[in-house]
Amino acid sequence: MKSSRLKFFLWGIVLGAAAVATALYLEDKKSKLQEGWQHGAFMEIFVRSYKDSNGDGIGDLKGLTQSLDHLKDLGIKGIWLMPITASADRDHGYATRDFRNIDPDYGTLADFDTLIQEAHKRGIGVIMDYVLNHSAKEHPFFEEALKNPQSPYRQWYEWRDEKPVGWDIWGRDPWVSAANGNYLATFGPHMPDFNMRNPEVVKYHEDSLKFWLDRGIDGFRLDAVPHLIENNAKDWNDQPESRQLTGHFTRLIKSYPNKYVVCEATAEPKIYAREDICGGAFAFGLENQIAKAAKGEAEAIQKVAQYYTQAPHTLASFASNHDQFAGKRLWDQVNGNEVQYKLAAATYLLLPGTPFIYYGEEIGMAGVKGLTDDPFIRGPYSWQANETTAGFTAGQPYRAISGNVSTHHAQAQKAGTDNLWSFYRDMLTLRNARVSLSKGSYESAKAQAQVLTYQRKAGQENTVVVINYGLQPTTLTLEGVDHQASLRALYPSKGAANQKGSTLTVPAQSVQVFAVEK
Ligand SMILES: [Ca+2]
Ligand SMILES: [Ca+2]
Repeated sequence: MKSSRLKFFLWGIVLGAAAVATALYLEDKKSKLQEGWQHGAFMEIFVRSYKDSNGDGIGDLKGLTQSLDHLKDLGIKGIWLMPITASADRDHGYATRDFRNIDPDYGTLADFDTLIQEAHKRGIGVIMDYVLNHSAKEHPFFEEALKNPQSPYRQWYEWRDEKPVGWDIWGRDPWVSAANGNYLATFGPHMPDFNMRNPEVVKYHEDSLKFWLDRGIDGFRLDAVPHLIENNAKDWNDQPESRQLTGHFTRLIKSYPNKYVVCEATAEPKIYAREDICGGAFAFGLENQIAKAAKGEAEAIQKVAQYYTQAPHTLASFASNHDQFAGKRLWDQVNGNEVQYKLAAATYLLLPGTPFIYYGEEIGMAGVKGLTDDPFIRGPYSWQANETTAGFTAGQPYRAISGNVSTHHAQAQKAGTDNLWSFYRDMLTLRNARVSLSKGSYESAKAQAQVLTYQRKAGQENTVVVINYGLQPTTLTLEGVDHQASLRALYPSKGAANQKGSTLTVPAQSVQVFAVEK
């Protein structure tokens, strides 16, 4: 072979190999989930409290992997894991000590890989909390910055020689005095803010996000994004720079196909739900109307009816979450009234927006005996009627268990009928079966006294939802439904008659769902 031909031949091999490698890389990046998976219902899971696999009393990734069928049975399409990265707090996990490793309490990276594979086999996507704004005080970068003002890591955090004055974030001074200066800590001295104007910090987060994306994570819940960048003592919340930077990270995540981002932005969720910022954001403000509506408060029913007429449908709805500022567990919000409980659940599971169920909500779990504040709502999952362990661990649970474990636990709920579990499952079955409910339009929304009615449409599919929060049955005329239309009862599947025409009799405290057929 002549040398030029040999060169040509060798180049052919190199280019061919490169093409194969690129194809394999893209194949690897390809989502294992169906397009649109992120419109199904999510479960928010605090791994520490979900299921312990090794008897140390602390929930872990293996325990969660063993519980995936349980989630699938309910109709769950996504899981949000509160932080599973190594943390210094050894509790909620938001004080990150290592952005690229699993907390030893929870297991290993291999356990994470198994969880992702097993979830995908069941058509369930997994997103995880990622904390951009701060690290733990015990993070090696901060420890370095703290002890050595000449360290390059000094520029990774917000240090000032002189203590800035006039700052007040939620009633406290966020500047913390240390031996060699003062550092900014929006969420308390144990969680110092990163200097997010430093390109090296941004690059570090980009690489950390890629680290998890390359391992197969399906997206992120981005924590506290309106706090990424502060300008001065007055202009510290939700600055334009924070929105821009959040959009930058979202674009990076979505450069991988079929990924999902949901942001925590308490003050302006509708803005953060925009495609150029997060795409998804929690519908803060709606959650505190849901239990009120369930109790029949007309003003709250009106607000619920209006909400999605003026809000992006990519918002994420919920009744409660892991933070007590968003309310107690739903059980405690309605004082154990299961009729109101179901009305609250139906309210947000059938509306537009992606529903996020807080673990335990689907079995009516109450708050933890004898605790207050956040620990009250973050108790071990009630698997069985065991007053010591709740079936959560073979050892001693790290935290006291739920106050109603003897009456409300997964084992009994799944064996029974006509209870909270079966209600949640029925709602999710409807949502999963009907594209109009998972991502259709929101039309003719109306609150008539204590009755909420609306339609969801997608293509030829038209679904009518009627929720009567009142103690009296009533008769009403459905807006936007032809007086000759046929209404086929979808829920309840038993005991509800198909209807002809737009005039409907609505039982007291009931949920009815119909398919509108011409
Ligand atoms: Ca464990
Ligand atoms: Ca910040």
